[in-house]
Amino acid sequence: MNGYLEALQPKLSENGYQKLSAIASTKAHEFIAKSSDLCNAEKIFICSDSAEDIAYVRQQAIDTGEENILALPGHTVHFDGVYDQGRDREATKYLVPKGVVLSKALNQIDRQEGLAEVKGLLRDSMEGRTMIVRFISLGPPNSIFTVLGLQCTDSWYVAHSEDLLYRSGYEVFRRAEPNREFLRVLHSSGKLNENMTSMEHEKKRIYIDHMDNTIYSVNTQYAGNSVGFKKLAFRLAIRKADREGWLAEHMMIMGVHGPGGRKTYFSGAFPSACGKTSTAMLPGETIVGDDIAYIRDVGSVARAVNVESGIFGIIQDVNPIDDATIYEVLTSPGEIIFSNVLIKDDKPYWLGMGSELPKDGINFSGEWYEGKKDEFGNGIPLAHKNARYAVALKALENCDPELDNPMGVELSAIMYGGRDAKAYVPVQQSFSWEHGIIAYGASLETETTFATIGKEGVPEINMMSIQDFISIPLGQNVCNNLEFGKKLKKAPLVFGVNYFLRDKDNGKFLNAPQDKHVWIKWMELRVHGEAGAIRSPTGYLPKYEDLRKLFKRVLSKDYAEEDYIKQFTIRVPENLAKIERVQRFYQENVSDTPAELFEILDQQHRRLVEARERFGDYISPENFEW
Ligand code: SPV
Ligand code: MN
Repeated sequence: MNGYLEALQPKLSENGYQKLSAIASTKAHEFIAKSSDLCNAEKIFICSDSAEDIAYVRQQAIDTGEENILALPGHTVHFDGVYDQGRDREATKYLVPKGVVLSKALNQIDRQEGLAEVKGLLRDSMEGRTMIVRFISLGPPNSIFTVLGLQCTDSWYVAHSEDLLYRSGYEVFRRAEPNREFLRVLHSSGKLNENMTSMEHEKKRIYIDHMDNTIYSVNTQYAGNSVGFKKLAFRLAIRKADREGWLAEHMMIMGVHGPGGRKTYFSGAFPSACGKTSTAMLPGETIVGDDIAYIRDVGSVARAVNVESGIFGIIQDVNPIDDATIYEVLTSPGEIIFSNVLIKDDKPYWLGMGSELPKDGINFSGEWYEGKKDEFGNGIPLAHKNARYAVALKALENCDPELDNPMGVELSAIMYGGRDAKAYVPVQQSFSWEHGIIAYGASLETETTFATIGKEGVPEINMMSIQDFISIPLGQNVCNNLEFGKKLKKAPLVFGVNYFLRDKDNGKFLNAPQDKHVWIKWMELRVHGEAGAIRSPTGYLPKYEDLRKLFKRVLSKDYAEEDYIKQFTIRVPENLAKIERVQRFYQENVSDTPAELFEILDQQHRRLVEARERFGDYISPENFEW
């Protein structure tokens, strides 16, 4: 018995003590003991992932009032506070030791100062409460991809969510070498009000200490800030991947089904609320993951795993037409935690669900009625736009059978997609790995959305969709991506997609959400050399005839040539302006940008200018068919 175990014993049940003693890692004992001391927890519950322990966590989430039972079996609802409805960029900071410089695009604070502040806020925060300890395996257990995680939290909702979203890790910890590395998360909801939501939102802090592989999160419950293995541990994983030569990415993974029953795996990076989850779960395809992927070079082939085993998905515009697969799951019995939806008669309602919505109920603002306004006189919507559901992937009928393959799946293509109203065409293929990484990945632009707290619709660069999570120098990340593909025997094809292109004249979206399914099927044909393409200045474009056939086959839709031309017209001024924005961003913010980035952007610039000389500002794709 070590000193930490001894110190913990009085707060543990006999059984809890046995469970913890079975783990050999003194570092794990130390983290639990120090967390419990700092937060002054009354008791400690060690979750071993047994059916009994999981059932207890679930029941406690209900008994404490953090979740409430809904009408369908297995459904519960959780509310976050009014100021706690999304990831909080301002409150999330990297702790930077003296003498270390982190890109100025990243929110940061001096490490000593930050530790003193956040520990001050955590001190005694669990008085009279139980601290729950959860062990997690990020990625399938017992694989080269596995990263271990340990979370201490005083929220049963957080512990319950982790059960739906992550693979259990207690057994992995139990069998691990005593010195095995693991990521640590300490979370406390802080003071709770009568609705069981964090009260002191102005004291919300989420600090990332990569020196110690530890995350501190306090005065928040929104899962993106509190479930440490989502975006918080992701930041630590990016650093680990950088050290060890693999990639940790904000990517979905899916199996795309092609002719003759073949299946081809794609991954895709999209900023939050830009279509990543709904792409991953397209009906007729199979889903491996919707949010975070670890990618490794295994025998010169890119292989990927889903870090998670569940979905914390946005529940806005989820309806039987746009998201049939998940709509079915969300309206059937089974274990689901809804958050920040509207509840009426124990049933959940959300924006854009495709059926009639009640005029009153309970939502994140308390009792809600149509026309209700907030303290600033703004209307409060029926449900928050960033309302979410947590569900295990296994609940989806199209969950891919390779989900837990310890070797991951072989990636044949990678796509990057942002929220770009003006420039990029709906789908295009890069000329090479390097061109794709730079012109689509590193140039990914988007508008801010409701998934983070703050103003919506502000355009910004979101490099490879990890701008909010990047924890290494930005240029280094670009280099890591370039190098990763260069070393592969056959690098995945790289595609750029844009679901948000608008008509130049009337501002309307040029595509329906379902059209993405056609783009995916086209990419699949490209991977297998079964569709032609047109070489444009920004990438290879699909041919009208191929898309026409796919629209018919996939969506039973007639695809008019004039729509094709509108969607795939190369808009030279908008594309030049985009390149200039990207160049400026890297020149001003990223001192370690590799020269290759500027070269590839310059080449694209040149191709656009040359094309303009021949064909003018707006170039129909037909012009490039020479
Ligand atoms: C995202 O916002 O990218 C999410 C949800 O996937 S969160 O957990 O908030 O990161
Ligand atoms: Mn995400």
